[in-house]
Amino acid sequence: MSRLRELIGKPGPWVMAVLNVTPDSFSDGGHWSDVEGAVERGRELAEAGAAIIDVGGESSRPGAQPVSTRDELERVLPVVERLVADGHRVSVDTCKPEVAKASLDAGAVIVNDITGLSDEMLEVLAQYRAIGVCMHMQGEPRTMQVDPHYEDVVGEVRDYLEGRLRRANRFGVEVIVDPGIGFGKSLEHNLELLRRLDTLKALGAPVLVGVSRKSFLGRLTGREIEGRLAGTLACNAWALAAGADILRVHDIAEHRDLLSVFGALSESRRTGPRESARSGRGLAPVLVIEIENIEVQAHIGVPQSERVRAQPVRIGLVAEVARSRNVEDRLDETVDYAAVVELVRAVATERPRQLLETLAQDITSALEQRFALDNVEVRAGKPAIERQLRVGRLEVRRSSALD
Ligand code: HH2
Repeated sequence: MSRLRELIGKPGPWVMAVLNVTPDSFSDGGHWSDVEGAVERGRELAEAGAAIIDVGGESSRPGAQPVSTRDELERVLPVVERLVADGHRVSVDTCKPEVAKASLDAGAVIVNDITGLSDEMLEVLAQYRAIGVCMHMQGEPRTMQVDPHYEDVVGEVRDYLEGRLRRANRFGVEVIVDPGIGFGKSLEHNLELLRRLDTLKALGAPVLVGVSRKSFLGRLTGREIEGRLAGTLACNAWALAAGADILRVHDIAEHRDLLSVFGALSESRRTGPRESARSGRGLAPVLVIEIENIEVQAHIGVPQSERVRAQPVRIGLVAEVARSRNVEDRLDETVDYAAVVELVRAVATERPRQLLETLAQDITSALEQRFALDNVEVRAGKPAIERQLRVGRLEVRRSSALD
């Protein structure tokens, strides 16, 4: 099970509520700029059905002016603290590692970074085992809407997010990707990204979409900010159908209804074949990948000496790749096996560990996060132990099949 799913405690898709503690945000700016008001609003948003409350202290609307670290901390920290104390799941919308760190210290679990998660931010996230939202933006908020330009907007956004995902993997950080609707994008760029959201979904990470009340909806409908709810819902219904996992929105109750109806309609498509195949009732064939004996040199063992000196470790895995009657003869119907092996090796060697159990668990999470795999089972063994105990095979298995 991914850490995100574990944190939220129920299957997606989920609603993330926007809570801007700013004087100048494009939609709710100035509404909740005192702590009491913001906390009260946060409670309402959670009550209305938001799985995550995204607290922000710096507007990113086109033309917005930057805010100092001190001011941003003063705005968000008391609100994060109070909402966490109430038991709500909080994400902090910031691109400053200092603000992220203080918020994570206060109990936030996600950092939503519109600047794409710098290495410094990834270090903070790794330290707290927190999840990062990595968003694409062309340019910076002050000037991003001045003539944005792409040769191939979908390809460029995908390549950027894929690069950041790889980087985050090296830090062992779980990432949610976001095309950054309205961030250095024209109306046509936004529409093209939404039309081809499946391309981002194929990266294997959860996908977040933030379209709520944005100006491109105003361009399409001729409506001012307060009149853009219907446009937002239409857009988010489309995004859900394309596989979006998180909708970042201002209007929670309406989106909770959207999710209920969407969930009922898509039940058999999302879970039907998989569940029924498992229970033996369904007919959808399952495609399984099995890789044995991936050999790595890893720093692993309870004695310190084993964590200092690398030794051979043997890793194997089995996972469900697809559930469909007919798989087209295309790579995007399955996974790139070389990339799977590369990821296993990268995770196995990224840091010293005491236990094979932890290694198997880390590899399982990384595989589930990076690729569209289900029922992942990872096995890890150390030939040195087998020799020492004079046994044929000793392996630790981590399975997500019963998650
Ligand atoms: N959009 C906004 C802010 N943060 N984060 C992610 N991940 N994705 C988005 O699309 C996104 C975001 C802009 O909306 P809002 O927070 O309502 O306004 P402002 O930036 O003016 O505070």
